[in-house]
Amino acid sequence: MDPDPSPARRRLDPPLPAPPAALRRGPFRPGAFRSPAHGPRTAVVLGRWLGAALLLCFATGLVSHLLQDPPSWLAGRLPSRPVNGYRLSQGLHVVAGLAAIPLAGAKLWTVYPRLFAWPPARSVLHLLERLSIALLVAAVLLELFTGLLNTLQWYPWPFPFRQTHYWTAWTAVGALLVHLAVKAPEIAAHWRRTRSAPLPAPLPGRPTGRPTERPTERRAVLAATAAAVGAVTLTTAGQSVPWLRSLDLFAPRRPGSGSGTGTDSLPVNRTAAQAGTTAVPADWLLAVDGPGGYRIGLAELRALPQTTAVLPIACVEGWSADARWTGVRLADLLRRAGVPAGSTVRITSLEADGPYRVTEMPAAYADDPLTLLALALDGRPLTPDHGFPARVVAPNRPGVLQTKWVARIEAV
Ligand SMILES: Nc1nc2c(c(=O)[nH]1)N[C@H]1C(S)=C(S)[C@@H](COP(=O)(O)O)O[C@H]1N2
Ligand SMILES: [Mo]
Repeated sequence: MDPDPSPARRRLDPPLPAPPAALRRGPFRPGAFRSPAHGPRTAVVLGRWLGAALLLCFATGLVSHLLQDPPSWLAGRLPSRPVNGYRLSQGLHVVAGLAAIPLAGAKLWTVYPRLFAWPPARSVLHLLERLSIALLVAAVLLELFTGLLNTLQWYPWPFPFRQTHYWTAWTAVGALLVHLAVKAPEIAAHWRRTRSAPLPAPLPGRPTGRPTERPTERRAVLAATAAAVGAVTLTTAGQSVPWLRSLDLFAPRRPGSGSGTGTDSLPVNRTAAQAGTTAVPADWLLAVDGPGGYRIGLAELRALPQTTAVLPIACVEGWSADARWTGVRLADLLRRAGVPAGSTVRITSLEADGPYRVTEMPAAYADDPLTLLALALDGRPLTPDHGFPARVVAPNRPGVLQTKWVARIEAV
């Protein structure tokens, strides 16, 4: 692995006893893994890439979690701008998570020979270190697996996705910090070596400067990993990045191509049929509750002053797309019912049940002039799948909170 370990390294990794003779074959054979691609330099470089992707996932995951389910101290401080804030954050979450899959594969391939180190544990501390890595690997793999399947809306497990994904993320980050602390000397040694590597002396009669290195297996592994990350990113990022739409081969949703289950180019997660809202009664009335509460039908809503706004649906499952919405400002409806500005609002769907039937909307969103009770999408009346007769759209909100088939609006 490392031809000339520094004295510090030698102290950390003293020469190991050989495994018992009966075990000394296959991967336990001395010198079974000679490739420099299994060495610490590759591990550190891949670790840096993977760590960056995972930390980006963690930060954007926290944003998503807090926007969807804010603790009470935060709910009143969430901003309704920038309009595309959540879209950007969740797009990065899914892009980084997908990129982390080949990175994690490469990193595990690089370090798997350590599974056959002998003895399995040199000390209690070493045993704890190895257990923390086992926890880290398990948590990261569980995160990547559940996250990937969530983009496919496929939940073949008995546990709730969101809570599991959230708490496993904290587990992974904790184990990652322990791992980084344990590996700090090795990481520092890598940096020292990279920075102080002397330039080889120029050959006589050749131009001076750094000669081109012979490509090593190490660099081949890094290049192949980078290519895999690039390919995964380019063929899936189109689900949230409009100018990559045409390359979007593998993402499950394709906004803009008309391949959603909806009648137009905005994908649909839960259809009207699934929600049981296909047959909205002709005498549907929206209830707006407040000191001067009232009920109002579709024709009257259409007769009120209309606002048009381009706002994205940014689904937590990874896809996002802009659409042009037309409808009545939510704030106008609330003021008409005597609900003062600054009120938190509860929105209830016609849907009989479902996790997104009821939404609480903090005042910053409810009072935003771009927040609409939308009646039309891209200039046409809403279709049942997009929330006919009326749905909510607000800026900088996760898609799950953009309630469709609205029945009631009230202050809480
Ligand atoms: N009542 C209700 N509203 C809902 C949902 C739902 O299941 N029920 N799904 C939400 C989700 S997850 C998303 S991403 C958006 C999708 O909007 P669209 O189907 O118009 O594209 O609607 C949201 N509104
Ligand atoms: Mo969604």
